Amino acid sequence: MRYSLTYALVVAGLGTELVSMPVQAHIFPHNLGTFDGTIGATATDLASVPGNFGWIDGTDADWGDTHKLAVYQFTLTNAADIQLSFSQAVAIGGRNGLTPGFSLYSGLVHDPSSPGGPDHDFSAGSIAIRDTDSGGAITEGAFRALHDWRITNESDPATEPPSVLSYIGHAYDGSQDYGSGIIPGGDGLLDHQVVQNFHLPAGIYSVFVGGSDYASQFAAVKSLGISGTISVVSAVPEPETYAMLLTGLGLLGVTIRRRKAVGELRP
Ligand SMILES: [Ca+2]
Ligand SMILES: [Ca+2]
Repeated sequence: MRYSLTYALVVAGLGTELVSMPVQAHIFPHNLGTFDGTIGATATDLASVPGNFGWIDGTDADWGDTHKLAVYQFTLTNAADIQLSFSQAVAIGGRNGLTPGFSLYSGLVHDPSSPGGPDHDFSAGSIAIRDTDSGGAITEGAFRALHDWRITNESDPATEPPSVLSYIGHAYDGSQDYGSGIIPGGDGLLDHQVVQNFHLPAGIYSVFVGGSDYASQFAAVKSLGISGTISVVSAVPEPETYAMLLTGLGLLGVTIRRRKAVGELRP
């Protein structure tokens, strides 16, 4: 458990300071909007995270805490190739150093206006889910950067099912090796930006973004700004379109063969 030191510090007294801090917001997604596949459509929104390790903290065996991440969501009404870009936003707080990492999922978290309020890692429902999905192991939260995961709010799970995030992919700024080899998914260039393209079917999607510097979990907490952008880089035909295209080509081939056959009969 690489986190035992963190827990020891909290127990030793930092916990008092943490408790006196304002309660961290639960999951309040930044909605980037709805896209129909029109090439060039784009949207940007700013967010912030406390510290520079929230994303990578969710890549390990004891998961991570969504309070250390910012959440974006978007909707595609058609299949499309989209580009996701996250970079440090120095304008927030006047300083930065964020090395962004993100994971993309299909699915949405509860709308904060839902009866049970926004999702958070330590609701009774989320803890029950954690205990089931982790096989009883205590985790740092509900967030999993490289796997499907679930989280919920204060609603009654019998009447309001938990949010389900289905993992699609991830990327992060630079490259990181904490002693067990390079963690896959780094862009290899530490420039406080990470950009990745995805081909996605129509659907609703969530992106969890945070820092990728695991070692900075021991640094003083400071808020780091994030600029998150989605751009539609190409529209992709639906399978039915391909089917129509292939059918058309097939008919064309038949016509050509018939004309050739007719031609061969001519003297
Ligand atoms: Ca962790
Ligand atoms: Ca980079």
